[in-house]
Amino acid sequence: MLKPSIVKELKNIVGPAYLLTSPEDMVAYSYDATQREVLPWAVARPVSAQEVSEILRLANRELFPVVPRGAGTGMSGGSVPIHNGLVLSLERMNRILEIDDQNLVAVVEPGVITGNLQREVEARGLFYPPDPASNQFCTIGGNVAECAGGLRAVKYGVTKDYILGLEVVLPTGEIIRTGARTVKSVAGYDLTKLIVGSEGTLGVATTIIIRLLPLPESVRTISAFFSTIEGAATAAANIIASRIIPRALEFVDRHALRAVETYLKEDITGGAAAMLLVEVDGAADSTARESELIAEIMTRAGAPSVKKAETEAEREQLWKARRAISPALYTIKPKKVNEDIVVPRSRIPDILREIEEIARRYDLLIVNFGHAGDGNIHTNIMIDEADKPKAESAVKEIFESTLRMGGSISGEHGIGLSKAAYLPMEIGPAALAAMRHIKQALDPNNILNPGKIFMERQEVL
Ligand code: 2HG
Ligand code: ZN
Repeated sequence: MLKPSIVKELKNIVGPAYLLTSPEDMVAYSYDATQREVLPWAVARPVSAQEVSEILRLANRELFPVVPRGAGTGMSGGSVPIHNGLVLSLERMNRILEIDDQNLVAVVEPGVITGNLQREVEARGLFYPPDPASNQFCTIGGNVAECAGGLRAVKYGVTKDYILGLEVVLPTGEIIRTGARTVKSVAGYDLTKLIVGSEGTLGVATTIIIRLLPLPESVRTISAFFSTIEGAATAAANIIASRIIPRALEFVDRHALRAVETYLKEDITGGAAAMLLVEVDGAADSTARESELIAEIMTRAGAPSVKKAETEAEREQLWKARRAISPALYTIKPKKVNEDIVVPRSRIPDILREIEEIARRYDLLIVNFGHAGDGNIHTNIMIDEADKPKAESAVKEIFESTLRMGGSISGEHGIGLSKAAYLPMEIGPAALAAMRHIKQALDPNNILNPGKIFMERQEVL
């Protein structure tokens, strides 16, 4: 519990209305998309970097943990307050401060919903490419903390590729600026890149400078169902081999297809074993040519019918179904162990085969879907409570296979709580020690989001 004197000081900082302590509010800020739940002692909703700074200075004086939080859509437990303490919700800092058409830059606060930023810039003929599946709910601050990837990484990269600079409150309360509003800047270490993806452990981003692109002239979306998973994997590989870089190349297996049908109460797939969803963008004549070629490749790989979205409504319908997969999986089992391994994309058929073999050996239902274009597969082990130990062993084997193929245990969801025990498998002791040193140097009292990334204790599921 926080001492009454601390609660009083926090109320003085953010204003009494923005310091929450009721049991209902604590429940509302206790979880993220991993289904882990730990109640905080209190929730502060600051409105400025200055308030964030004062809160962190107080935390260092009184030694209580502070856990930053965007919209709580994270998939690795980064915003779950495992040591209770104070949740620092950035949701009130939700202004788009500037869209600079001249320099193709936007300046925003962390609580802006990513989908709102996308819409606002698109209305001006500009484009913010990173597109997490949860774009209608997640915040740009959370995306920065986790270096969110999403649906368009295959062509456009991930959040870190679009962050030019930040205003950051360090764990000890100092406010710093990193990067610049320019395309180039090499003044000192790249602290922007260090903070992006640091999962809320090294600082709290309070202003975010974003690089924008011109909005592509045309977008075409093509989908196809396959009667075998190999057919879909072959088509995906052949699309890339044909030197087309689509802006999205998504793959969905049959379990995920059935789950979405149950969830949306629609028969979309006619019982197919796999689906590919591909989108190209660019000049109109080039997207017309590329979508024709993609359709041919899909047909040659065995897709009985290939569908090109003709209207914006049809396109949206396809993406709605794709974005719904993650929540839809709960129609299969009450729990999912959610992984987001990434392998060199040519190894996708190999990793899918190995996962299938692991699933058979452990008698587990494993669902695979995701970003085939960039090698990032969402491997979800669907379990009941009793399956947890089996699932843990299966996860370890999946990670071993992934690393053997030259991949990474997390493409976009982060380490957080759920993969902390496995991080040493990938990066080794010296890199882990270097990361710990950085954390310790910036956060000597271990105030900011403690227990994440470096957790000693094995807590896997
Ligand atoms: C997606 O791509 C998200 O839909 C969530 O990254 C993935 O639930 C998942 O496994
Ligand atoms: Zn994803």
